[in-house]
Amino acid sequence: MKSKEMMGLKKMRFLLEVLVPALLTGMLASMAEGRTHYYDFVLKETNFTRLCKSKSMMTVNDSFPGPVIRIHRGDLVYVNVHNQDDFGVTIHWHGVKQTRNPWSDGPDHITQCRIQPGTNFTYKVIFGEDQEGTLWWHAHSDWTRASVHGAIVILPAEGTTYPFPKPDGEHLVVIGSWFSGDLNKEFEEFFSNQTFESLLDDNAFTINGEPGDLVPCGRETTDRYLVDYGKTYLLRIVNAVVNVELFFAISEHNLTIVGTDGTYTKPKVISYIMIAPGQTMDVLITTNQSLGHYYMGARRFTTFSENVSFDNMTATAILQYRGNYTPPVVPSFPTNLPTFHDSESGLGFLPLLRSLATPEHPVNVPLNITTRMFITASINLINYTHEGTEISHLGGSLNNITFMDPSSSVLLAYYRYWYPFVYSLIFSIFILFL
Ligand SMILES: *[C@@H]1O[C@H](CO)[C@@H](O)[C@H](O)[C@H]1NC(C)=O
Ligand SMILES: *[C@@H]1O[C@H](CO)[C@@H](O)[C@H](O)[C@H]1NC(C)=O
Ligand SMILES: *[C@@H]1O[C@H](CO)[C@@H](O)[C@H](O)[C@H]1NC(C)=O
Ligand SMILES: *[C@@H]1O[C@H](CO)[C@@H](O)[C@H](O)[C@H]1NC(C)=O
Ligand SMILES: *[C@@H]1O[C@H](CO)[C@@H](O)[C@H](O)[C@H]1NC(C)=O
Ligand SMILES: *[C@@H]1O[C@H](CO)[C@@H](O)[C@H](O)[C@H]1NC(C)=O
Ligand SMILES: *[C@@H]1O[C@H](CO)[C@@H](O)[C@H](O)[C@H]1NC(C)=O
Ligand SMILES: *[C@@H]1O[C@H](CO)[C@@H](O)[C@H](O)[C@H]1NC(C)=O
Ligand SMILES: *[C@@H]1O[C@H](CO)[C@@H](O)[C@H](O)[C@H]1NC(C)=O
Ligand SMILES: *[C@@H]1O[C@H](CO)[C@@H](O)[C@H](O)[C@H]1NC(C)=O
Ligand SMILES: *[C@@H]1O[C@H](CO)[C@@H](O)[C@H](O)[C@H]1NC(C)=O
Ligand SMILES: [Cu+2]
Repeated sequence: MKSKEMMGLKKMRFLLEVLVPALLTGMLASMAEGRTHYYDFVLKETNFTRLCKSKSMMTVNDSFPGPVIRIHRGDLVYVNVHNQDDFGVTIHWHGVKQTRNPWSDGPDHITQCRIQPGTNFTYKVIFGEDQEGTLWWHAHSDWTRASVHGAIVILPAEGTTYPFPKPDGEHLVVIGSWFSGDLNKEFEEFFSNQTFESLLDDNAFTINGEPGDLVPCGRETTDRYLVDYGKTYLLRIVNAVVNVELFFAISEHNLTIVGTDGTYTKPKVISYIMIAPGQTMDVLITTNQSLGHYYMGARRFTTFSENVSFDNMTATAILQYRGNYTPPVVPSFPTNLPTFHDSESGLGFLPLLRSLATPEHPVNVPLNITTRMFITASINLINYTHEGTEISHLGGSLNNITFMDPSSSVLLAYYRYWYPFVYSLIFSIFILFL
């Protein structure tokens, strides 16, 4: 009886999974004529020296930040990840819509198992039809994303252009965390100690892998972006730090925000940005100031009490004009960069952004709102009893519901068609039609 049911389900799933997508893909293929790109990522340990200290950490192809994926809108990407490290990981394609393709999106133990040391796994990365601008990728296992991440650049589709004058050049600004210790070990301690006092902190922030002039041993390798006078450049800024909101500004240059998270915005001129972890921002700058060297700076925005100590170092890079002039001894510092506790600048920033919403870049949101939901996200001590023992555990929750590890593998249940017996009835029906 049961096996008959399973056969029925299998046939149904064949129809739904193979035939319907094949028809849909055929239809989509006739709409968009993108190219297909193949990348190889090699995960391995590499030695780096920052803040005068050396350490070994996991990277892709020995680089921090890792390689850039650079495509046009409508293109398809395959990435074969070869794990030559001794730690299993997955890779997540942050912000990529991956429509009907969650099995290739990386959250480990949820949609896939870790890529074990010595093996490889090929990801198919499907961008949304409307995605254009900057996104990023990062490892999604424990805290490996601190050192395993890189930018994704989505240029306008072939034959189309930006919704602003084509920039004369562009530069990636990937802002990362630097931890002098082993982040995975330190987090383990943090979760076993369960005290906020033991919460570890970044030792510095980096711009394109370099903490810059203002930290010990930073000066020689500071990231520099060479520009010509009188031009317009596109900066693609990625906040790849582990858990911290950042302010970013450039001395004596305003920023015109034109996009965020792979979507265009209405142009907004401002002297600084506040960027959340995981977020990207595309900004234009006009290089019309006196020939010279100008610091770009990134520092933390925090709502912690003044009494809590935190990484208060400012990561710097240099915007350097080409031409004949005597270079300054010290580049000028961005006085427009807000300070750590400037809540007005920090909280006031995001509400300034608006979608571009033009016929070429529409925003199709439902306008008829029929249900309003109140959703509370929080992190609290969650208390429960397990086998007679009272346990108090730090955990996240949505409307007071927290994630508990299921007692059977949800992945196996999906792949072996056990889901009617593992998931709830409603969810099983939902999966059947997925
Ligand atoms: C990474 O390194 C491998 C092996 O050296 C190379 O084949 C591959 O092209 C590199 N990938 C990127 C994105 O640079
Ligand atoms: C990294 O540094 C450690 C300690 O200094 C050293 O033992 C190891 O051989 C280095 N690894 C590489 C790949 O250079
Ligand atoms: C990648 O893994 C497959 C098995 O999944 C194996 O057949 C193939 O040889 C591996 N390729 C490389 C380059 O290691
Ligand atoms: C956490 O507790 C361990 C002992 O269980 C101790 O060695 C370690 O120093 C503590 N870590 C922090 C960050 O407090
Ligand atoms: C930046 O924008 C402000 C407000 O629009 C303006 O007052 C200021 O002169 C601009 N600064 C530069 C360097 O262009
Ligand atoms: C520099 O360019 C900005 C943006 O186009 C403009 O607002 C500003 O007035 C210019 N400043 C100078 C000194 O030309
Ligand atoms: C911060 O520390 C000062 C001096 O120790 C103390 O007076 C103040 O109450 C503390 N503030 C908070 C919010 O804990
Ligand atoms: C940064 O933090 C250190 C250590 O907590 C402190 O001594 C220093 O005064 C702080 N600097 C600033 C600019 O807040
Ligand atoms: C909005 O949706 C509701 C429920 O579907 C419908 O009854 C109502 O007519 C809609 N209103 C408009 C203005 O479309
Ligand atoms: C959970 O336990 C902690 C420590 O025992 C306590 O402070 C907290 O109020 C409890 N939370 C709830 C929701 O009961
Ligand atoms: C949250 O859930 C706990 C445990 O189920 C319950 O005791 C508590 O009343 C709930 N709190 C709210 C605000 O619903
Ligand atoms: Cu992410």
